[in-house]
Amino acid sequence: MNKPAKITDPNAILDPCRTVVIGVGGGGVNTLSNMLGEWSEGPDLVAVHTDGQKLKSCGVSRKIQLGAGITGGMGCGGDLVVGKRAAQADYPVIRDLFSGVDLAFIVTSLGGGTGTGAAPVIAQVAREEGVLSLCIASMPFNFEGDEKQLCAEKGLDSLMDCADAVVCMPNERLIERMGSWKGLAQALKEVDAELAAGVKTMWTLFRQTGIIHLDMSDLRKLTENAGHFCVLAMGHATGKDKAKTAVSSLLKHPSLDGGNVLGRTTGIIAGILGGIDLTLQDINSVMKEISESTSGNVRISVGAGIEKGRRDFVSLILLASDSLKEPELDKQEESGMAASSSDDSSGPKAPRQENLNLEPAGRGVFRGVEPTFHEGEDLDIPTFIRRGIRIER
Ligand SMILES: Nc1nc2c(ncn2[C@@H]2O[C@H](COP(=O)(O)OP(=O)(O)OP(=O)(O)O)[C@@H](O)[C@H]2O)c(=O)[nH]1
Ligand SMILES: [Mg+2]
Repeated sequence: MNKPAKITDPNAILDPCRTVVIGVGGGGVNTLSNMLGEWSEGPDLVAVHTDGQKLKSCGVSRKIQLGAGITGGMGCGGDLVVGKRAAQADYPVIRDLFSGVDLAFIVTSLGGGTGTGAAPVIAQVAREEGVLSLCIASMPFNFEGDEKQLCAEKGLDSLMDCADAVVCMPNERLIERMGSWKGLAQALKEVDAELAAGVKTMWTLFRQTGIIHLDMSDLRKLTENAGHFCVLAMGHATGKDKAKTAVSSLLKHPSLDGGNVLGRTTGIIAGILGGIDLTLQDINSVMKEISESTSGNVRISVGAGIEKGRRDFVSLILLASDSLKEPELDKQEESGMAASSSDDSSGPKAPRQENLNLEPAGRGVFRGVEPTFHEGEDLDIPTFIRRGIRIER
């Protein structure tokens, strides 16, 4: 745990961004496990779950089992009310998590009981303790059905009430990026690895003094601006033209919705992490591409840093405030409203299937032509209807 520096010590150097990363529920704990490998110097990682078995198999050193008396250590069986009660039962343990902490990343997969029920309680406690919280939540796949989706949406709404910023990452979109279908376990592993890399890049840029420093106030301004909803995109490349390749991969990230998010955002944080060979031109070209993809009227904070001892890579993250949260966006897309919400922005737009405005041409074959009556019968009405003939199927 990053202990708070004692203010009474005149030589103490205050770490301005004491951070904890909390993985909540099955998916959240899996994401943490993915962070472990390369995270020897990272912030504290804490696995939080109701399921004792799952906690046992996670390699992080700090683990918290919630609501053992309620679930018997067996998980929540998809019931978010049980997850919420389990977290409330262990309120003091959760509060201790935030002692001496400034920033909390809360990582979870919504749709089950523990993550969906407990993550909002954890975010609420962070708020009470004065800790800035950024929650990264994945949403279930479409094939998991409406019940899970509905459960996840409830969790997302609660998170929006409690966390300072919520990043919603639908599994469906993330997996699009993985290319060919690889089998669910492998695909989830890659999704988790990408989320882990995004959190790591953000933490590195907030923590180190870097070439261009990002600080907590940048994040605070974005989250205040964001109406609590943000989008996170990542891009990574190595080799020749790595900056160009990384930014083009970032801008194609499914979270950015084909450019629509950048067209309507009002604030972004862009982070560039590279090896010792990262140049100012690299940073310039990345930022030029990103800012040209926005509508122009956007508050942009930039951070750039170098990872000592490494070379030949560029990792980018983009955190953008968004006025439309994902389920709303899906509903708008279904009803064909998405174009009108972004029509007034000059940012790039994804191609969209328009609805043809086919008005009924009026009664009869030719509009404006008088109906044809013969012996009191309207001949424009099909014969079988006029005669009341039943068509057998
Ligand atoms: N991104 C990602 N999503 C996952 C992973 N595992 C599960 N999910 C998703 O998360 C949703 C919730 O599942 P869990 O994380 O197991 O739920 P939980 O929070 O553990 O809740 P309970 O199992 O009811 O205690 C699932 O419907 C999946 O969509 C994972 O490793 N990564
Ligand atoms: Mg589970």
